[in-house]
Amino acid sequence: RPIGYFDSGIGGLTALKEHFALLPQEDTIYVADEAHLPYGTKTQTEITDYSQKIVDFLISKDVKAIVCACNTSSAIALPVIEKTCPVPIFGVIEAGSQQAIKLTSTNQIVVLATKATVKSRKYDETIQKINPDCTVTDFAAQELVQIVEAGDYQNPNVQAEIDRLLAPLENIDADTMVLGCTHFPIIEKLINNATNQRFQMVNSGQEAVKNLTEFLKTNDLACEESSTPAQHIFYTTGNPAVLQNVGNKFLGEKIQAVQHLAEES
Ligand code: DGN
Repeated sequence: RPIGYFDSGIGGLTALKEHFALLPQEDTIYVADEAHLPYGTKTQTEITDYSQKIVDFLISKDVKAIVCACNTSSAIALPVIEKTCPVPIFGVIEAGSQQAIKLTSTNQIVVLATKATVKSRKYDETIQKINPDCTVTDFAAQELVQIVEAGDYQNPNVQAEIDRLLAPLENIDADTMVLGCTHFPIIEKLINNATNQRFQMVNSGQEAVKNLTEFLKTNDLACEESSTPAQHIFYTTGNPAVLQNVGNKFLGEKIQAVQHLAEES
C-alpha cells in the first residue's frame, strides 16, 4: 500500500524528496491542490475542507499512511482531520519544532511561514510546550510561495525580491530558522543569501518523513526490499504541466506524468 502526500502545490515535494532518500521501496501518491493555492490566505474552514477532500481521496486509494506536507494545513486542518482519519497522518509542525529545538544553542528560533500559519501561532505553541525556555519569532512571507511556484530561481530579480522581503529579519536575534512552509526549502539557497547565512535551517517536510520512517519501522509496516522499482503517482487539481515542469526542476525528472484530479464537490 502506498504512502499519501499532499500540499497546496509543489511544496510537499520537499518531503517527497526525503521519502525517495529514506524509503525508496515505498510507493507514493502525491496530490497538489493547485486549484486552491495558496492555502496561506484562505479561511480556516476553507483550508480544512480542501485538506479533508484530499485525505478522503487518498483513503479511497488505500494509502497506509499520510503525510500532510503543508504547514498551513498541518496548523489548521490537521487537528480536525486526524480525529477521523482511519490511517496514521503525519504533520510537519511537531517535527519541525523538535528539530529546531535540537539545533538551537541560543533558544531563539525564527519561523518563516505563510500568513495563515503565522496567525495560527501553532509553532509558538508547539515549541514552547516542548521547551518553555525557547522564544519564537514568527515572520510571514506569503509572497515566497508564488515565487517558488513560478520556478524562475536563476533570475537575479528573484534574489533581489527575496532580499527585499526578508530585510526586516536583519534585526531578529535568532540562530535557527524553521522553513515553516514546505515550499521554502526549494529556495533555501536564496533565503540563505538574503539572510547572510545567519541561520541554521530546519526543513519541516524532511523532518516529518524521518518520523514516518521511524513509525513504519517500529510498527512493522515498511515494505520489503523488492527488485521492482517503487511506483510514484502524481495528481493535481490545477494545470498538470505546472507540477510536472516546476516539480521536475526540483526533483530531477522524477515526475513522468501528472493526472488531473477532478473536483468532486
Ligand atoms: N506549502 C504550504 C505550507 O507549507 O504552508 C504553502 C501554503 C500556501 O500558501 N500555498
